[in-house]
Amino acid sequence: MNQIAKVDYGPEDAAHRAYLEAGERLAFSIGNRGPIRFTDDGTIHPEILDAYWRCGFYVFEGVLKPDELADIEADFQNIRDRLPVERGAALDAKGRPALDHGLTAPSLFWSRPLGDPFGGTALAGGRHPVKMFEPQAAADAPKEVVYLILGSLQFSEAALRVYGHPHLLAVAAAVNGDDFVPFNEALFIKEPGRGASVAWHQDGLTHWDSPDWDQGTHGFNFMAQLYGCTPANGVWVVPGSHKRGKADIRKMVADAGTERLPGAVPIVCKPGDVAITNRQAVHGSFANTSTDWRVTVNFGFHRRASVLGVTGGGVHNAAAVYDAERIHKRARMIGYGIDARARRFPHETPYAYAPHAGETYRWDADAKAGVRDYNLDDLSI
Ligand SMILES: O=C(O)CCC(=O)C(=O)O
Repeated sequence: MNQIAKVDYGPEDAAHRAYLEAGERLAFSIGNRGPIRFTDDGTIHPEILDAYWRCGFYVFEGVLKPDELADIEADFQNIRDRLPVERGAALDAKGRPALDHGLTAPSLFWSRPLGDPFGGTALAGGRHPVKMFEPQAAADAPKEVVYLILGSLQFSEAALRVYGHPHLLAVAAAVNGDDFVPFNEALFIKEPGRGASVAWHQDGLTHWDSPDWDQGTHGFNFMAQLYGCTPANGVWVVPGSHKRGKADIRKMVADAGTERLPGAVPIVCKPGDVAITNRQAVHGSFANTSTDWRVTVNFGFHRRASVLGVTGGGVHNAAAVYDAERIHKRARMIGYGIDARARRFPHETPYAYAPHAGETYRWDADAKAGVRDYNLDDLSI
């Protein structure tokens, strides 16, 4: 890993540090963390679900073991190696076709080091209304860094195997029903001293005014941590905000007089912990002025009923009506993830995904060739 010159939060540094410390204390006091636990009949323990629905997020401790983390790290380093030398470049630093070469779907997102590319803009449906403070990066920092990679399962088999994790998929079924369906997958990369902010936002775009709207309508994201995450580089959540409908984030920040929203709590993880975060929760992350890397293997799931027959939000790909055929096609990634995982971790009992009953998915050469640009079919609501 590269050596990064030390940076800080500039004029905000003292206030920011105090906020991080207070947030960390809060994070360990609200009772929403621990290993994935099952009841005797094999269902996810109701205490976990209660805490998730109360807070809008939960930290599953120790889900990914060192061998799996080593696989993810190797893939991550390979991905970094294969990034284009700069935005739009065709080649990587070794002169090879870059990671995103020839792809149609959006894959690589760039930012100025410690910048906030979405906050206060109309991008992504204008859902990040307030720009975060952008600290000054070190003089030797590159012009831009990649902080987000979409369609990540086509770039990393290790991430695909996490996607097929039997206990995480059991959680997905407990939260969204046995017929849960994909949303999208991403890698969030927060380089020390360079990683961009993700301004406060709620993810959902489609159902806020629906008469059937409830606390789970827009699904959730799993956030698996390769190196862990801290208050300085991790995602922060306003607990309970997923239940209260569309938030007026501009007003929340104005009322607080600062982007350091009162009552927000950081997701704090060790390597191998996996958070689940409700997409309706107000959440965001600050520019990473710390010396710690954060790499999140991020993947989301929806209720089938939230997606079927719905016109997608048009944020992650072209707006379209999500019919049963599209959902089925997109859900092949679950079948591939389960099979890829079974090959690498044969001692585990693979997850049986109910919508695939009677079907067989093999993670073989044909499947690998067929997943290029698979995220053109993301189910983005
Ligand atoms: O990882 C981050 O910093 C932001 C994640 C996020 O906003 C999301 O998954 O919706």
